[in-house]
Amino acid sequence: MRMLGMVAASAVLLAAGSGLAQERWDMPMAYAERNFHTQTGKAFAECVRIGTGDELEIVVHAGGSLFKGNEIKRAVQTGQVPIGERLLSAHQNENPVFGYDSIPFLATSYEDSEKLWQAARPVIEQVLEEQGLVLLYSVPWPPQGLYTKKPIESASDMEGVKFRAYNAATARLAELMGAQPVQIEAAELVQALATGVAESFISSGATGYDRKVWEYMTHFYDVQAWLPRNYVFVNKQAWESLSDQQRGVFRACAYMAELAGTKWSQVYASWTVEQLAKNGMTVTPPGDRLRADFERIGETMTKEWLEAAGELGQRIIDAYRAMK
Ligand code: PCA
Repeated sequence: MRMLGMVAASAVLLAAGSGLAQERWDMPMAYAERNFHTQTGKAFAECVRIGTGDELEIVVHAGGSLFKGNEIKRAVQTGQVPIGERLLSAHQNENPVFGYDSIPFLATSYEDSEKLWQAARPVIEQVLEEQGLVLLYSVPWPPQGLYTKKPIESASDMEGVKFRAYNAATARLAELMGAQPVQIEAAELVQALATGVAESFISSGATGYDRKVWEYMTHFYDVQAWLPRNYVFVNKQAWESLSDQQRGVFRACAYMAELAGTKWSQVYASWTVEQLAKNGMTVTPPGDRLRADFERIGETMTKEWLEAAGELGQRIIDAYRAMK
């Protein structure tokens, strides 16, 4: 009996190792394989596989390989895939509240980003729910800085520069500097820099490192302007098809992923900025004039966002201020 039990147990383990899960969920993600968001997604998937006793296997597809970044939300909403990850502020065109995390200088540290997320989460959850989506977890990108091919002393040095934007806020910021915005996914960033479609952009040290941008860029101004977020979400019908127990596993794994991913983001933040310098880039804080220009632009953008996001936006800001 004991032998039989052991044989049965190893058969289960074998099944686990060979991907014989009863159900498979494809999970498109938009960023590089080695990026911490992707690694967090994989840890989440593994947690769900173990937690469901191999009933459900989530298969991560990194780098926009299954769906491009800007296709992922629609793919999940229409049920082409049950789960996915996307940059939250990319949906700012649909509803301004999604851009709550890309307001310059509102929250510039991990601590403040966490508070702002706690303030925003119920609102974001509600808006997504109305769109047939269930929010699972969210992890911040490191603070955003400016990449250029020449020294920049003030915003006016950006006049006419072709500027890669990743959401409405970065496009607006480009406009306010007199630069020319063009929307490009991180997966296509290098091609855009190589062909001259883009000459500058704002992003984290992480994305600069992931995409080895030192081959094209010379300067990284560590502005620390905001920490935009990725979020992982599920199609509501797919969510409802799960058992209570499976949903419990998803929630527990999401909780783990948010904590672990945020830690990895912090570690990756300083390490990747160091790698930019090691690979020959000039890494420096913005000078006083550039900083003052960014702050002025930030004030304009804050005002514009509050007007656009209306009552829901105000609710987020009020809840955030109450936590400070
Ligand atoms: N990297 C992503 C979004 C923010 C970031 O740091 C990008 O550049 O597309």
